[in-house]
Amino acid sequence: MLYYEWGDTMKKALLVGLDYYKGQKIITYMQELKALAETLNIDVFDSVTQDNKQASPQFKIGSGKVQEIKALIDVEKLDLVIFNDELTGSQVRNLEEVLGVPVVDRTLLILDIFAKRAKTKEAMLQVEVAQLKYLLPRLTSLNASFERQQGGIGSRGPGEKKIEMDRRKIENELNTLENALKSIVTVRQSNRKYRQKTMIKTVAIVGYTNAGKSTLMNALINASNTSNNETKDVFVKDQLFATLETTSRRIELANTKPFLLTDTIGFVSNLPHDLVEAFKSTLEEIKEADLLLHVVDFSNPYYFDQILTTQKVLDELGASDIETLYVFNKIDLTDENVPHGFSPAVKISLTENKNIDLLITQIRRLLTIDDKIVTYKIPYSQGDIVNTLIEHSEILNRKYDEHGTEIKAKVSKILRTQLKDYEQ
Ligand SMILES: Nc1nc2c(ncn2[C@@H]2O[C@H](COP(=O)(O)OP(=O)(O)OP(=O)(O)O)[C@@H](O)[C@H]2O)c(=O)[nH]1
Ligand SMILES: [Mg+2]
Repeated sequence: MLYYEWGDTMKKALLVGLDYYKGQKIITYMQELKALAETLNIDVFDSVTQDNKQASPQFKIGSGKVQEIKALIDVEKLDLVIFNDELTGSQVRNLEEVLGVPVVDRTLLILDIFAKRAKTKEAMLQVEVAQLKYLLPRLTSLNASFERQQGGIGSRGPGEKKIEMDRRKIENELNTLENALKSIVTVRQSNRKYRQKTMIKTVAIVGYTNAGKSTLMNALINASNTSNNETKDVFVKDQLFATLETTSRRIELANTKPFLLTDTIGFVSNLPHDLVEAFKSTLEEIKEADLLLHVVDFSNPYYFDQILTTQKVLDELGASDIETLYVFNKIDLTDENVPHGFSPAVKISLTENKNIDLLITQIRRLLTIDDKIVTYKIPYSQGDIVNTLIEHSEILNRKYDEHGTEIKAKVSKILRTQLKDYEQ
């Protein structure tokens, strides 16, 4: 479901943003908004910002600015206006009335990008839930705008609004979608339980969109000894939100216990709250990881902001306490030094294969960081426990006597908890 039929022909848009920050930050935001618009095949004509002191509740921006924008739209024959700030339904209606072209905000843009990219059933349902939650409080105003457009005014925008705006229908639809999602989530949770039982560790790749997360996933798949058909590469592309689903692969690196590696959705500043909510079940994988690989596009001039944004979303997910390795990627494009405060960290280039060995060494070290040496005494009747230890820990010594097997091993925290009763 798309809010707009964006179509295949290039639409010309004007970007508008309120400047709350007084400095470089608004420029960053507007550039990012441009990149977001471009992923929907929109041609950005220009971007206009205004001091937030001029803001008005009626139009979000000041009414003088609205007139200025109106003139620009007429002269340049622009098709739509995209706001960096979230708009209320009545602001959209008021703006559309004056400007005569459709007006969307950053949230809606992101939701439509997600809607276009979603491929799995789950991702589609999640996006739809987020879209409907965005629309509900805005229904009345947006309907008014919609009817006016149907009447022919301002209809040279990016096509028809596709959504049927009936509150009851939307509420029912939301219910159905959320139920459908619940059943998908139950299946995933039982998969996860199974994993916990097998005690395989999990590593999640996180980071800002387009940082190179999926490329990293592929690099580790290629470095892995896993020889089954699970090793298929994941999708990599130079665009925002190339990945919209989480993918997991079993990775076996030399001298390391096998672990499960998960590639996740990239983050972006002002990621709509409803979207984070809707994707929470997908992002749960992050929360339960033993290690996070926080991938940073080190060549991006705004990488620092991007790290902070990613940390903020991780915080929201309850994942900020997880052991994290910062992976400063794309060093083929930059000579920067890793800033203070990000440790442990590695600097790598995935496309030029630089320092991948260092990365793997760090992953190996961090995955075993809370391992401890413990001696267990295991009765012969409990052979399965010996097998578990062999599979999931590093055996240092093994002795046998009339009571059972004595095993000295380097053992993970989770396994230590399970085998507490057998400790010597
Ligand atoms: N120059 C350079 N480009 C890289 C490097 N690593 C990845 N890229 C490129 O960066 C782009 C994005 O890579 P992805 O792996 O799709 O990024 P992602 O983080 O998964 O992005 P999303 O899934 O969209 O959030 C691709 O064009 C990659 O080829 C690198 O080390 N150097
Ligand atoms: Mg990706």
